Amino acid sequence: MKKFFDPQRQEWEAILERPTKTVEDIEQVVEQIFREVKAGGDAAVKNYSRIFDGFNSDNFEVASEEIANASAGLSEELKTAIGLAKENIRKFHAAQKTGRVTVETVSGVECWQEKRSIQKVGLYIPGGSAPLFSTILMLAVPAQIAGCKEVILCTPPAKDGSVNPAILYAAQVCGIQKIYKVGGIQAIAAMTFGTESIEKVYKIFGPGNQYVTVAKQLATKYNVAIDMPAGPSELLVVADDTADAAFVASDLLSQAEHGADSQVVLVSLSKELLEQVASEIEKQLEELPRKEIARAAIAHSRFIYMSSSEKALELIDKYAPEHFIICTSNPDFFVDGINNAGSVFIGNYTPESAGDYASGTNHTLPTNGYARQYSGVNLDSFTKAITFQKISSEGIQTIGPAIELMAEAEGLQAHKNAVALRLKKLKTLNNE
Ligand code: HSO
Ligand code: ZN
Repeated sequence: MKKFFDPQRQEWEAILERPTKTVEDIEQVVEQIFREVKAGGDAAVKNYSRIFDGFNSDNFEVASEEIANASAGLSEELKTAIGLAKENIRKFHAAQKTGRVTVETVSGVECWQEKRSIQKVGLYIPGGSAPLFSTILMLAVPAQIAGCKEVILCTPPAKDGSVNPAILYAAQVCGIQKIYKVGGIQAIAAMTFGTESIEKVYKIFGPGNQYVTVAKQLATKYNVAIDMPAGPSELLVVADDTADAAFVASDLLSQAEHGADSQVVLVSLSKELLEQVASEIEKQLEELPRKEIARAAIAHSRFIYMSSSEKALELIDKYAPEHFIICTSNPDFFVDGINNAGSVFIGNYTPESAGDYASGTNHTLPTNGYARQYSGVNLDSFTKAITFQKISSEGIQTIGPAIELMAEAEGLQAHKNAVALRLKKLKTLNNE
């Protein structure tokens, strides 16, 4: 870890810098695969599944017996835990529903706005060393509440064509209609263009490696929306003497074990606590099965001592962390003052893991500084707002002259005529 003690403002940017990846060579591969999947459909998907996943089959769809077997293979305790998490996520996201907003802006001009679901959505869940089935709950539960008509899921299979049973179980309990054993770029391309067996979708959600991230970005060029631009996961903890060093270390390590590129930052208002957390990390690290990954992330973590809460907040806001944990005696100062963060965790008994799994909030959050302008996934991510208006003859007479003048000033005569014809008609009717 790198330690800094009350760094000057001009040093902050360099200290908080995130790694920038060059994606040019990846882009060429992604574009090539997109072209092939667009032209060749299932055959191209099959070819790349064989090359990248060692899976050679014409049939990508997971059969219902596979799903039934997956459920039988999970412990009752795990299923109950998944049930609890799902219920909390459901409660929190269902509460985000917003009804129709209606305003009569002037007499006879009625305007309203209503949310309607995105009809077809595709979820992507990576495989790899830690298949994150919890992400299915975070995406499929709000999709279901929003009323998305079609929800499909792509996930890479093992060489023998198997998919992690917890992924299949979570997908099933969330009511996902179709699960495809397709991963990586070819999965994103298939959901972008549609193939003989995989339906085209309107929006793609979910995490992935660099290839998937670049593929999702390319999908947006074909009118497919994506949840958000993704980068390595991040956690920033602000702590003072009231924090428990072991708890703080465990939180930092929980983020570190995600990947060697995880971004881990401690902002400490106490020099003593900073050193205690550093030594706790060494202790706890040794016991972790994923210690090599966590150690690599901790190696580039930043431990920053700040002499005042005001300066600490300014620095944190500038960084815009994906996850922000507050373990200080003055949590409200940070809660009220923060402008840029994906999700905030308050107090010694609120680990990031709670939000990762079961408290109810969503764990799909903006990274890489995007917390400055993006929200995490929420119910609205699966809807769009439609506006409606209904204008009476009285209403058009009130706002019509303003429209005519503005259209004229913009040089748009047809726009003006659309109002003028109606006003003229109303005038003759009124004179009859
Ligand atoms: N912290 C991850 C989400 C996750 N953690 C899933 C465990 N499982 C990114 O926010
Ligand atoms: Zn996590």
